[in-house]
Amino acid sequence: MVICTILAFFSLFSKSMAAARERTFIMVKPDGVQRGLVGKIIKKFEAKGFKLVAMKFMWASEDHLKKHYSDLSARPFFPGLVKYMASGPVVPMVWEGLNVVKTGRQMLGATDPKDSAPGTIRGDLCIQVGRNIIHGSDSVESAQKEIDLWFEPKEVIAWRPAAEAWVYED
Ligand code: IDP
Ligand code: MG
Repeated sequence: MVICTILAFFSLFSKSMAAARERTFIMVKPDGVQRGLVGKIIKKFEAKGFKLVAMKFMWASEDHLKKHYSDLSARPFFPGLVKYMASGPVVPMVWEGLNVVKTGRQMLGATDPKDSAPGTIRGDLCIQVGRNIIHGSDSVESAQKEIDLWFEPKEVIAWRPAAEAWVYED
């Protein structure tokens, strides 16, 4: 009985800890970098309580971006999208936390800024769909693919923020 209770406790604990380790791939696009919005965007994710586990500053190649957006390769805007994304440096990041994929998308706002709610990153900071300043994974599966495309495993850092116990109740 005692052992069962202990096991149940640990299984609940590990479930909630596993959920809190969900990861998403977020990237400030070239227009976000050029417009000096990197800090503002990072601040929103930090202030929410999500944990930064990987980040770099790089100028991505068209080949790399074609892989990143391979699902959209048949769309008429694909060539323009690749050119835009390769037009300057970007800031790819991995953020971790409970429901971070879905919440991250909500924080970004709708793809087309004319439909993004005020208060969201796109709703507040940009105007047109072809210059919408930020990328965020749309599912846990695509997040994993994107993280693997942009980061080596050793570039994703496991660490425990001092404030963690004040962000999560268990
Ligand atoms: P998402 O970035 O919100 O996930 P997706 O549909 O995956 O939106 O499209 C990827 C990116 O392609 C968008 O963020 C935007 O930069 C660009 N895009 C999407 N639709 C259009 C369009 O109709 N015209 C120009 N660019 C577009
Ligand atoms: Mg998308």
